[in-house]
Amino acid sequence: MTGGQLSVVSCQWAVATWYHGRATGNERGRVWDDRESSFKKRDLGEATVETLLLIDLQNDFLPGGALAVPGGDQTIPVANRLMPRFDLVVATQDWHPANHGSFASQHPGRRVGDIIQLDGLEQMLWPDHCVQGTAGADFSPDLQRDRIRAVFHKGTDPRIDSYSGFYDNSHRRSTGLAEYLREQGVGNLYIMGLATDYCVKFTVLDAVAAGFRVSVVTDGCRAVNLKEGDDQRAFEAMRAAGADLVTSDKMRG
Ligand code: VGL
Ligand code: ZN
Repeated sequence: MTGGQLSVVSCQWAVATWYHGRATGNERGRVWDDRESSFKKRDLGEATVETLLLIDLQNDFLPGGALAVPGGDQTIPVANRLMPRFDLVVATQDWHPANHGSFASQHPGRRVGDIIQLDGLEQMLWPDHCVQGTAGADFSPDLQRDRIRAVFHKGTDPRIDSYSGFYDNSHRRSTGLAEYLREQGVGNLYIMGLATDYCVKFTVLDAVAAGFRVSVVTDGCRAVNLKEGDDQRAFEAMRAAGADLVTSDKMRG
């Protein structure tokens, strides 16, 4: 740390304000952390760990899987090519109990693609997929998984879905991913995986909101595309939120 200054100010409400490193006023490094109820002002220039975050590269999202994403298998070689270039590789897994409320099978009379109210939130109904411990929930056998340092599970609560790797869809419960990435000193965060229009999109939006410098590796993503153009609209939403869109061939190394 250069010119490091660390001060902790706390009061009876246990709210702490701390400055980490040089106080350059980097607004993108200013984040509100719900879990710790603290306001942190960090200089992301001090955080240098180049990190690749792989979203849901699981069998059920690949051709032949329960919720197959068209061309989903084409993301695996991109992940394998990129992983050795990064200091840290982290992955998410969609990890549902067998009775998950996002499954059409749990709602008699409803069909895949219907939209229902689930615990007060709009929920698209999906085929049963990524059930904890099943082959469908496992990473693709072609993925070089030994390069993955940490795996975060989402969608484990039967009453609520979780498209983002950071929070459930109502932003009530954190998966611990943001806290982990901060502890690791993550600088640039590159995100890719499945599916562009659901889990990649919501993970990227939360990552930007958490103050990370985010790039989306577009050729490492594939979309469900229930409506034509959902993929392009998703990329545009990520870009508008502050993420860079990059392709793997333009990345260094
Ligand atoms: C996903 C739908 C349902 C995803 C997960 O990984 O994008 N999509 N569950
Ligand atoms: Zn799911």
